[in-house]
Amino acid sequence: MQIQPTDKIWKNGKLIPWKDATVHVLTHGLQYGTGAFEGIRCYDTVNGPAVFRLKEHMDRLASSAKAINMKLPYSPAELCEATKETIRANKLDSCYIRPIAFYGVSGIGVNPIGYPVEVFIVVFPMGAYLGDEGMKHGIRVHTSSWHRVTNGSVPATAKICGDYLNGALAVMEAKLNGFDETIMLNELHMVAEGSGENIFLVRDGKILTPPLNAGILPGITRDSVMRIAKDMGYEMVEQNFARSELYLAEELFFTGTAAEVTPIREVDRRAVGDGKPGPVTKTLQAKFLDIVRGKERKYAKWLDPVK
Ligand code: PPE
Repeated sequence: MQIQPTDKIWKNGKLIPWKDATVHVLTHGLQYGTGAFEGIRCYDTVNGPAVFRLKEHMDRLASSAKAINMKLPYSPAELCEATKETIRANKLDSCYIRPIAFYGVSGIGVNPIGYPVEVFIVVFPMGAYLGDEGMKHGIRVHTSSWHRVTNGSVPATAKICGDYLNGALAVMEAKLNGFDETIMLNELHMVAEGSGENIFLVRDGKILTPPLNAGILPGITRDSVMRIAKDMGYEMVEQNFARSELYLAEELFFTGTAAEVTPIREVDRRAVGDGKPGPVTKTLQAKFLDIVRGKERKYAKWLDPVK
């Protein structure tokens, strides 16, 4: 996905020009993937620009940092303020927000303890991650031959830079085979998630999503959609399911900050339901898109005004 550059990037407490936001080649986070990051969206709501669940995202950044023994030089509250300042400085009404914290340059060697920690916040416009067509008609996915990183090898619930090699391999395989996205299984052959999305399955009037110990990122959109579904009276269960259960699904959809709620219309060349986004997916997608645009007062606490 192409990025349209903006004016300013926040670096360690200061706004600097976009083109100056570079790093040294010996950055530990680049050499070994020792960083943590977030993906957040700011929406142009009925009450002006507002960031969706900003605090929860910055809290997750802090817990991802903790998982790799990294002490963030800024509190989540300071990073929330810095995010809003950066959006204002770039005069954006809606955007994607990419905070990243990583071990910087000191020496060489795998151990980063004692290395400086660098923090950047980048904001830029973003449309539908899996395309407008995908949002409307659903996407085509396959099951990856790469398993999701396991709980025994990395902190699988943290959003760590190095872990994304796993997702990159899986999504490249999907794209090279003509699919839009990938579904990864975990070490127990249960469904985990996509390369940048959590997954939901609808069957017999119930909505299922894998539990946090399935080797998934605790998605903030996942949490939002689970709460919305329960509030709407759906039976919502965190439960493992196998690859073959994907083929029994009446509906499947992905959730994520970038992907929002994206229907899946085909899995492993088999139609999901009748091959069109189903009623539960469409209802939850519409509700979610109304909520993020500030049209539902009940969920106003999820929106943090930028101005
Ligand atoms: N699983 C993974 C592996 C993941 O990367 C994301 C976010 C999610 C689930 C959904 O989490 P949440 O955004 O909190 O609902 N993926 C980001 C996109 C990755 C990319 O850089 O591209 C995102 O949606 O911002």
